[in-house]
Amino acid sequence: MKDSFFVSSAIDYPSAPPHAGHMYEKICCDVFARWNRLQGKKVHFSTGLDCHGSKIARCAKETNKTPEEFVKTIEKFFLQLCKEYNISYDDFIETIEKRHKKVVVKMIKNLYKKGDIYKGKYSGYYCSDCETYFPKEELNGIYCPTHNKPTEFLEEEAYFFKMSKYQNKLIEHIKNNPNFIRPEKKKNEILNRLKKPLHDFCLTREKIAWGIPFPLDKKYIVSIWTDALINYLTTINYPNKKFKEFWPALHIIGTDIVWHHTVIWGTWLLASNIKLPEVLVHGFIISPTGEKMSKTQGNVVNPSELAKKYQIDSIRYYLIREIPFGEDGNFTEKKLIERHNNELANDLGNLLQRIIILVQKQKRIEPQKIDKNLFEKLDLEQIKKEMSNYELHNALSTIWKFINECNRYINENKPWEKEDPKPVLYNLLEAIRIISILLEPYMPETSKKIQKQLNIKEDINIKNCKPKRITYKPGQPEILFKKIEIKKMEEKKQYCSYEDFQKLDIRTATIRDVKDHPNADKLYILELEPKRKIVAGIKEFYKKEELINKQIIFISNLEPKTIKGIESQGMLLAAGDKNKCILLCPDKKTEDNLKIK
Ligand code: ME8
Repeated sequence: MKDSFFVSSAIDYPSAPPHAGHMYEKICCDVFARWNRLQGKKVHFSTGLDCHGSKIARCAKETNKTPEEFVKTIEKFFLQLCKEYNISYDDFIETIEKRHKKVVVKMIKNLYKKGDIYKGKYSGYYCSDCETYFPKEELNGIYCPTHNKPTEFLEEEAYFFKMSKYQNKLIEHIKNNPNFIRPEKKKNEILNRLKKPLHDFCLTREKIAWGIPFPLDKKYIVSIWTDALINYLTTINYPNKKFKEFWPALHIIGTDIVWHHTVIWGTWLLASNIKLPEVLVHGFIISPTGEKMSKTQGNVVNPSELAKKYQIDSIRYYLIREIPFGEDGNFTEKKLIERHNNELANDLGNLLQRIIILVQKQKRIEPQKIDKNLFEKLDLEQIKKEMSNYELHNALSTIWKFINECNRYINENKPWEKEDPKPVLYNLLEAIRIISILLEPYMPETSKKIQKQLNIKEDINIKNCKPKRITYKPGQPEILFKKIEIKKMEEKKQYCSYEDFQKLDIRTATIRDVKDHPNADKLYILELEPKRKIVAGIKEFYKKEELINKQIIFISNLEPKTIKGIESQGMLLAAGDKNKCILLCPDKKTEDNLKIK
């Protein structure tokens, strides 16, 4: 087995401060990095920023800054995120660094020499939010399938990488290497898309000044994805010693960039005769309203605000335990608090506190006979298996089973009633010491705090996860996780104040025309009188002719919102759920635009 491990997160766009998706990805990578260090491996963990591209150039212009200045203003938020969340990266790479430019230039020149780069003409669509070219058939109309925003039609001379030449080799690699793309469903999605012939990959942009100059022709810059993917080689010092020691990497990324990491990057590496990495795909954090959380959608949870409200380890624990790795997950503070209170404060925190308080009465506890029955309940092999299958949530729950066994052990053995409580307490101390090691990848601060109370400083290594002979002199008991009052929060959330409600301007109107939304199957565009346009999701429930001339009730002073490309200037009122929908209408015909009181 390789004794080195290279894990990378995606490098983030510094177009705005980080959101919960960035935080989640870094925490997952951090757990893997720490878990591998715990196995005694040498680890290289890279993360960083993807600094070039048209979007960053645009954001810089809008704020009257140079792109470098703009990137620096945002960089500090990403560095702060890593610090706050205890992300133990070994390298924070930024694509504006000189070391990166060198590798990009080298890679491009090599492929040019090999005859895999040629000049041609690009004509197609470009989304500057994902900095990606799209063939027409992959768009919804002209809308980007990921960002639901109109793409830009581009026609320019460009250099191309002969991606198509490597299509069959890539398909073969995917089929022969089940670990190349995981989970399985992502692998199948990519194999499906590869049934169509691959287009060659456009390597350059012409009219954008912000990027690495294309080494074969200075009129161009290197397109952002070529530049970005190569960061994984820069950080590992390709092609030198460190690269030889650590490559191939485990790339941990979100669902929206699997194609880039498997097809574009895969063919590029095949062409460059470099081993292919493993690509592990995590799910998306969904906002409480059920949408993907992203800067572009404007529905982000701010990790820095969260860090002020909750203990970092509670957030790390909640995200890893709550979301089965690889699946999308909902982020709700209520569930975070529930897990904090039940599992962290009760199961773990109380256990530790009970033990330490009892041990304090003893001054010191020498090694005692080990109770095999207790330690048999710790299934280390199962934890290892789950971690190597990337089931972080299951591994954590297996550790928790042992924590609950310890709770049962203390309740059944009642050391406080015993004349000599030392044997029971020693076994509990050993159990909690082992727990402090096993929890370190998930909750590094908690691991330290437990050890402080045990008055030990353990080497975080799997070898130490079996009972040993130690003389314990306990430290001061401290509350690990303070319970959070859940009731008050709920009460506050459930009610909308009178003042809030009074702000709503609710009115009547008449529907004069109904059109299909060009970019969505379930939406209509309603033209109202008095003149106003509303996008409404009622197409499944009402035919057009049922709606024309109907009077409705709607909120008229909502901020206009663009829904799949069409601005909606209000919201109509309806009752129901996914399967039913009834429009709320005035009980008599009224004059249009009556205010509802
Ligand atoms: O894609 N939940 O940068 P990015 C979970 N620069 N993960 C999420 C998420 C969410 N709601 N939203 C985004 C880029 N992510 C490129 C990467 S790598 C060579 C270049 C994930 O800032 C997303 O899937 O848009 C990606 O893995 C990472 O955050 C950075 O996204």
